[in-house]
Amino acid sequence: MIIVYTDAHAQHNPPEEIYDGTREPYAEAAQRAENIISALRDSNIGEIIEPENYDLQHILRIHQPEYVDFIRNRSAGLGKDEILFPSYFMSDTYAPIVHGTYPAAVRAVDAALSGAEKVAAGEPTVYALCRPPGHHAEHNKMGGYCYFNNAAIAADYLSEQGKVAILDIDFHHGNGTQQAFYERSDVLYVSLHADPAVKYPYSTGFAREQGAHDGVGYTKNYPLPLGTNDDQYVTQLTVALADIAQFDPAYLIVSCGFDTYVDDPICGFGITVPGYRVIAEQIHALGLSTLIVQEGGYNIEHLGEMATSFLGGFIGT
Ligand code: Q9C
Ligand code: ZN
Repeated sequence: MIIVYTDAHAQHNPPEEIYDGTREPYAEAAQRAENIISALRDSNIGEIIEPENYDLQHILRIHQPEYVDFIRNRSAGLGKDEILFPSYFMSDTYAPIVHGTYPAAVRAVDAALSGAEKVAAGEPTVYALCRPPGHHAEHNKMGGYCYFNNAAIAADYLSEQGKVAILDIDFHHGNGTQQAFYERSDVLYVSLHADPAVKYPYSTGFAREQGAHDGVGYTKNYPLPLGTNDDQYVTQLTVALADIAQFDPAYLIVSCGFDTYVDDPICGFGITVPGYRVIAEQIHALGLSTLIVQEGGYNIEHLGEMATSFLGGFIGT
């Protein structure tokens, strides 16, 4: 397995988010990625490479030019200790801009695109340790710790070579990814997530959202109740994987959040460390060329174990 990682993410370091009017410590902390990469280094699960640099055109296929300019200009204009909150381009109060946000977000996209390029060249499984995450980022809105939609940009890139399925197993619905492909039939979006009636992003991810125009039937949402455990999760995953098998894609992208963990501080499912391995084995059994893109996961202490268990399910160690 190839692992794509850069420490450029660390310059995106907001100290806080706003929750219901109160400033709280930022859950999407740099330490998340640092713990994952150090666990993967120790476990020798794959070769770790730096991402290449890619042209901005790839981002502009998914995001509005004014939106990209906004993040670049506002990031550059902020001092080292400044933080920017509400604006037209923000869905919520969970994706502030700091000085290093733009360069970090661009390198997260580069990691996903490098992974996609490797998969297109025949690599069976690549893990892109993207930070900041991406699946909540819409055409011209940041939100939910996301700025550029890493998985959607990689999916669009791979869709030039063949059909792409995206399996989103983050705890939250990937509203941005769904939006990017809602009217397309060449990219299937399938998501398992917490019932949006009770959890972020609240307004999307209901089972009735199934695509529009050419995309009708190519978006599949499987909301699950809070407390969903390993067995219940795998039962629903089996249905999602059957959707993907039927679609018969050339490539699979897994939007992989570890915020389904039993002890996640802000979420509410019951997936265990061994459970991640079972989930990965089921996905691997599809036999597809697979790019895994990191999304959420906030139990910083245990993220390394989750990642090692999950990725181990793809290589049988
Ligand atoms: N202070 C991802 O997992 N809700 N984003 C925060 C707690 C926002 C999650 C409320 C959750 C966004 C990529
Ligand atoms: Zn999430």
